[in-house]
Amino acid sequence: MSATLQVIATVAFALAASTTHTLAADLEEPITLSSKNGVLDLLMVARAAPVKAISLPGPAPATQGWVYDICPRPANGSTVCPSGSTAPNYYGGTRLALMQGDTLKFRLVNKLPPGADFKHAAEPEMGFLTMNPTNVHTHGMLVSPHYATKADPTVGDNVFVMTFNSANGTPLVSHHMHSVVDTDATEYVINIPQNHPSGLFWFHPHIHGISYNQMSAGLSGIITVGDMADYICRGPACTPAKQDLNVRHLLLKDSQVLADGTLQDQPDPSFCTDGNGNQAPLAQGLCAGQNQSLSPGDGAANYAGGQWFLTVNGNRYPNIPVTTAAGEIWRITNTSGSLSYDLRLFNPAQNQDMIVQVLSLDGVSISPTAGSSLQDLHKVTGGKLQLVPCPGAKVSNGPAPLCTTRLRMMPSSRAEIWVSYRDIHGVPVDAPPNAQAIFRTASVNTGPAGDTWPAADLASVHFASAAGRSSVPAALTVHGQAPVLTVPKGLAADLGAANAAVGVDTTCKALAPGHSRRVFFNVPVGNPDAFGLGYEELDEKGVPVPGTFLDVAPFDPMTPTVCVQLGANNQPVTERWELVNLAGEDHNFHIHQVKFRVLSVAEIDGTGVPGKIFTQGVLMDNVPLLHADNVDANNPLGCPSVNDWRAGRCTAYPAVVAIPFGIAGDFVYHCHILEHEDGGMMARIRVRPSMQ
Ligand SMILES: [Cu+2]
Repeated sequence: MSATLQVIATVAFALAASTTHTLAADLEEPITLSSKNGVLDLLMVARAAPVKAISLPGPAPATQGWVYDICPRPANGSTVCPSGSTAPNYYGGTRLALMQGDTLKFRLVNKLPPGADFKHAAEPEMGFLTMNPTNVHTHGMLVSPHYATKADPTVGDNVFVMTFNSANGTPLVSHHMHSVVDTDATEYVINIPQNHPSGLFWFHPHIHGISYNQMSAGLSGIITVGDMADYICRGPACTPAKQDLNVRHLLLKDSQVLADGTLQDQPDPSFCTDGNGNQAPLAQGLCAGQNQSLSPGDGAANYAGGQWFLTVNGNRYPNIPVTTAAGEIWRITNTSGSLSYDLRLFNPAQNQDMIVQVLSLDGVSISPTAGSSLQDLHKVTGGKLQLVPCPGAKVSNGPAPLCTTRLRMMPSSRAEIWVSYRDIHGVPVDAPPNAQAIFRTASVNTGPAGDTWPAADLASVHFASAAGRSSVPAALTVHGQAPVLTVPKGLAADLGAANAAVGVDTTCKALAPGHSRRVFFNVPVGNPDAFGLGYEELDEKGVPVPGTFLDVAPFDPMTPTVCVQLGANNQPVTERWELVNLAGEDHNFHIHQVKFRVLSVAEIDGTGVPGKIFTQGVLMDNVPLLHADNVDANNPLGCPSVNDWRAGRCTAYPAVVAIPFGIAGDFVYHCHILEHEDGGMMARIRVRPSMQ
C-alpha cells in the first residue's frame, strides 16, 4: 500500500455523536441511515406529527408539523415504520448517507392530512392540491429522472409523479396534474453514478403549487454522498487534524405557528413585520408574529401571539459545544421554503463576526485556480460569498484557501465550512476560557418588490479550551472536485442505459454552434399575482433568433420550453444560458439533473452587460439573480416587461452560466424561492439522447 493510500484508508472523521455527554440543549445530529453493500432500501412515510421545536409555550398540545418518518424497509411489507426504529425528532430531518455507485431505493407513502389553507388550491383546476399529494426530489443530485415502465415500475428523481393519500379522496385527472398519479405509495430507485461528487445534497417534495406549504411544514432531509476525506484534508499538513475533526450536519428549517398553536400552512413572508413595516426584535430561534393591521378591520393578518420558528435540526436555539482541538466541519443546508439566510458567527467578546473557512458550495468542494483573486471568486459564486484571505494560512504554490465572515444562502443553498476558534485577527488559536459565539442570521432584503427575511439567533456556540491546538493547521486543504466535473463524461457513461431508454425525439434539435439561450424572470404582464419565466434563443452575435421569443408566463406543465439533444454517443453537451431577472426582487435560479458554472455576473462589474468570462471550476445548482432597477428609482417593479428592458427603461444584471447537460429525461428549472415556484416561476425542459 502506498503512503497516499494509507492516509486515505485511515481517515476517520469523528462523528458528532462522540464520547462527550450530550446535554438536552445540545444540538442533535440528524437521524442517519447509511447504505450497506451498495444499497439503501427504505420506507419513507410523509405524515403529520407533533413537533416540540415548533410548539408555543404553555399547556396547549404540541403543534402538528409534517415529517418524513424514515426507516429501513420492513421485511413484512408494512407501510408503517416500526416504533422504536427511528428517533423521535423526525422534524429535524433524516440524513441518507450514500456512496458513489450506490442504489437508493425507497417506498414513499403519503399519509399527509388534507391541506387546510393552500393558496393555489383555490385556482382553476388546482383544487386537487387540497388532497395534499406529494413526491420526492433529490436536490443537486446528478441522477436519472426516469419514469416507471412495464419492465421497471420504479421512478427516479422525477417531479412529474404525484403520490396521493387515498384517505383524502380520489383526484379527477386534470391538465394541471401533468403527472403520473399514484395512490398511497410510489417506489423510487435512484442510482448514484460512480464519479458523482462527494458532498452535501438534500431531498424535499416538489409538487407545483404546494412545494412552499409542504416544506414549511417540515418535509425535508439531507443526503450525503461519499466521504469527506475525498475532498478535505488530503495533504500531509492536514493529517494531524483529521482524527480530531468533528463533523456536524445543520439543517436550517423554519415554520410559522399561529397564536392558537396551529401551523400556518400557507406561510406569510411578512409574518414578523407589523403594519408600519417594523420587524420583530431579534430573538433566539424564532421571531414573534406581528399584527400587520394598521387599524382594526383593514384586512391585513394579525399574527400577534404566533411565532415563526427558525430551527437547527429541529432544535430551537441549541448549544453547539466545540470540544475538539481541530474544531468542526459544519455542513449547512438551507431547507427553507423561501427564507434567505445571511449567516454569521458573532463573537461577543471580540465584537465581530468570526472568520470561517469555506470548503464546499452546493455539494461540490471548491478550490480555486492558483492565482485567482478573491474578487473573481466572489463573482463565480454569484455573490454568495464575501471572501477574505484566511489569516495565518501560508500559501505556497497551491491554490489559496477561501475564508469568509458571512454566508448568504438563498433557499436550497448548501455550504460546508470549517469552524475553529480564532483570535481577533482571525488566526486559529486555542480558545480562552468560556469562549462563546452566536450562530445567527442577519435580516435579508431581496429588493424593492421583494421580502425582508427575519434576523434571528440560531444557536449558541461554546468553544472548549483545548491543548494541542498547535498541531492544527491554519486552514484545511481542499481538493476541488469541480474541474473533473466540468466535462462529466464519466457521469454520462454511468447513465448510458438510463439515457438510451428515454428514446430519441426528432423534434429536439441541438443548438446551432455559437447559439445560446436566454431566460427571463419576472411577474407576467397583466397577471400581477403570478410569477413566470420567459425565453428566447440567441445567435452567435447575441441577437435574438426570430420566432423563438416566449414572453414571461406562468409554468405550463405540459409543454417543454427547451429541448436539448445530447452530443454524439450521448456525450454531455454544454450550453450557455443567460439568466435575466427583470423583476424588482431577487430570485434564485435552480435546475434539476445538472450543475452549472457561473461564467459572469454583470452586477458585480456594475456595467449592466456580461463582464469577464471565467473558466474556473465552481459548480453550483442554485445562483442568486439580483433584481433589476428601473430608471425611475422610485419604481419598485424593476422592468415591468421585456419590452421595457429592450427599450432601456431599466437595468437588469444578468448572470451567464455554462450548463453541461448529460442526463436525459424531462425535468424543470425554476426559482427556488418556493413561493415563486408555486406561483409559476418554473419551466419544463426536455433532454433527449443523441440521434447520431
Ligand atoms: Cu424567485
